[in-house]
Amino acid sequence: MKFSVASALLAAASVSAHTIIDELYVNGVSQGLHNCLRLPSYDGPITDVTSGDITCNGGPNPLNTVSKNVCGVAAGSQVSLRWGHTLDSGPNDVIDASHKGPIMVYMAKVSDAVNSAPPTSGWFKIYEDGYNGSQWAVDKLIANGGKVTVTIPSCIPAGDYLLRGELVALHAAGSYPGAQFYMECAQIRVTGGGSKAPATVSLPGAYKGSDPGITFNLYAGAKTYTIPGPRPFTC
Ligand SMILES: *[C@@H]1O[C@H](CO)[C@@H](O)[C@H](O)[C@H]1NC(C)=O
Ligand SMILES: [Cu+2]
Repeated sequence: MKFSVASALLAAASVSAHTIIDELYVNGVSQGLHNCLRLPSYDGPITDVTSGDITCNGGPNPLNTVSKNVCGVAAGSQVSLRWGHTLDSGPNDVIDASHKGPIMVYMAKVSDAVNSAPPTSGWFKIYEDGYNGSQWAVDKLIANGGKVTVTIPSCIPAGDYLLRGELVALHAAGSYPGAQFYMECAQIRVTGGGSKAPATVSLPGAYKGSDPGITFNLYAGAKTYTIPGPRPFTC
């Protein structure tokens, strides 16, 4: 059996360059490393958009670090998700710069943020960032130490939610499966709020392998990019 240096380097790069959400902030205050998060044991991707693992991870990345806590968040306040290369990465170890792609954040109402199974239906997007012609969301994430900050909509009903952060790495997305989906769900309890009911999608369901943002040649020099899924809900 031949074993080339090139394939050895590729294998090393593919295992060393993943990412995982490891910390939640509410209005800039850390909720503690791994707290209020449903975390897999491993920072690898999901690649099958029809799999149940696309909802809140699992499958090849067993969810064996699931917090017993729910973090309180007032509607209208700011929540930051911090991506790190591994479960315990330092601030400057976010993700390999090869892993360019969009970042999205979704929410779904659940009866009990700690104990409810991840729902397939009921997801609404609250944030997305793709490519502006010179920088990808992932480039900005690396420059920002792994943090993305989103506003919890002020008009949604109070109660328990799963908050799902998702990063899609497109370095191998020229054919499907190839795009690498990195997602984790946070357990939050929204206080205040209102009574607006956002339009929702299913996960799995909202994505198809043929979506232009999922089968995408990162190296073709495109100046635009179509982010997968629905457009974000606004109050
Ligand atoms: C893209 O975003 C970056 C970072 O915010 C900014 O510096 C750059 O000017 C933007 N480029 C374009 C073409 O808008
Ligand atoms: Cu990777």
